Amino acid sequence: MENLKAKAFEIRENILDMVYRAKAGHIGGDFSVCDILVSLYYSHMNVSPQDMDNPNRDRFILSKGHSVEALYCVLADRGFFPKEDLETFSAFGSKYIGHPNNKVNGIEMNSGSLGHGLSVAVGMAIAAKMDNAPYRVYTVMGDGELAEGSVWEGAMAAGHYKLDNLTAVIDRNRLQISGTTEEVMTQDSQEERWNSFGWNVIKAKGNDINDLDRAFNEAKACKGKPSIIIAETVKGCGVSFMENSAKWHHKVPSDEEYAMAKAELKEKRRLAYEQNS
Ligand SMILES: Cc1ncc(C[n+]2csc(CCOP(=O)(O)OP(=O)(O)O)c2C)c(N)n1
Ligand SMILES: [Mg+2]
Repeated sequence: MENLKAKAFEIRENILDMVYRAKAGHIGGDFSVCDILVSLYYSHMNVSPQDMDNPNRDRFILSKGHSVEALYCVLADRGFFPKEDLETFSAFGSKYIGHPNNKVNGIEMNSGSLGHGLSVAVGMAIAAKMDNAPYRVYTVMGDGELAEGSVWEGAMAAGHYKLDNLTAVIDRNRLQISGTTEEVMTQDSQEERWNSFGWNVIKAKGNDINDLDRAFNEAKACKGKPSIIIAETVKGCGVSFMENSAKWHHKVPSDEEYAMAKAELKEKRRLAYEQNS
């Protein structure tokens, strides 16, 4: 099997290059969600670049759409479009804009206005049930995003309709745009909250590929309930001076910061290869 831990560091390097080149992007949330996307696109989801018209493909919605750089880098690496396209990110006229849009091969839903992904994912999962279709639906939300009321309408409907073909993930990095989630809108008792809406709650280490693997398998095996994976992550994960710092939510690295970040990610990628060989 491919070394996905090393792959996640390679993807982080690509994200760093993209954000540095474009002078725009949400690097903190990209780095926290990176392993989740790698686990989904390399191990768990039944999707392929040539098969996006297949009605039985699994569906993915990046509800925390501001982390699109991470999604673009994963999709490019999986061959959904040429890697060179990433060089046009955020340039005038490019379709690779700062939030997901479905002009890009592999992207199912335009997102970026927080709070909508879960409800749309619920609709897709209900459609699969009505059609007796085998596909699964996945969505990733930010923890700050949970302050949106529409999330809880989706949560309620998913429990009501017992959507066991739906897996939602919370990127629980404990930060949002302007500070900690606890300062902005308290996030305690997430387990009890989702439980009470009829969900199967799974806790996971969200920057650990092996633990994510376990969590996605548990979600697939659960019958009669939708699953929520509360993935404990670190915002900025992988670059020590970006980790757990709200200012890296939407900050562009300086030349010096870029060089330091690149060196750290390269070294971590090398170590990940070594540990696995
Ligand atoms: C409806 C809506 N309100 C506000 C914003 C602005 N905004 C963009 S990112 C963000 C913080 C999101 O925090 P979180 O969901 O925790 O994401 P992460 O920490 O993973 O980056 C906000 C408030 C938005 N995109 N949509
Ligand atoms: Mg967050």
